Amino acid sequence: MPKELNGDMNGQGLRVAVVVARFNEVITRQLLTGALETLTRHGVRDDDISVAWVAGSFELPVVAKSMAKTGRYDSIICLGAVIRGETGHYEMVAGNATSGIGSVSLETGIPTVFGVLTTETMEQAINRSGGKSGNVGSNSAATAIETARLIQAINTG
Ligand code: INI
Repeated sequence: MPKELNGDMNGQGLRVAVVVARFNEVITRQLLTGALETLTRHGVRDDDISVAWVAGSFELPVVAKSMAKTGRYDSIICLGAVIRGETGHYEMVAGNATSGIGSVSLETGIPTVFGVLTTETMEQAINRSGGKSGNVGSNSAATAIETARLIQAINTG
């Protein structure tokens, strides 16, 4: 029987950093609310959560990397909203956030979750930040817990 490794959803004792972009704050605040509710629901203590605000999604990777390098967090959640209709440089901002956040994860070994909405319209962003299509912030928090716990399970054999 193969040994199966899983990350459970017990957040007790996990230390989590949330990096959130101020650009499109009407959306990103909802993502943050969803993330914090989910962390709390799964047992992550308030004292074990740090929230850092950055100017925009472009800045998420560098701040996430600084937080990861402290060694004080088991998981990092990056939250932002890049809306094509609102920007001429959608591809650059979204592309930097995507590849940068992926690099932080791989370079530091601290799971760094991509909770950046990339949408065509503000309406789609509203739908996915607590509207009719759920909340990407909540999903990201669940992913952060599961991945951190899976890495713990791998490390403890
Ligand atoms: N930042 C976002 O998070 N979302 C956007 O849609 C956006 N637009 O539209 O440009 C955006 N721009 C700011 C960018 O992230 C940086 O903060 C800025 O370029 C300074 O580096």
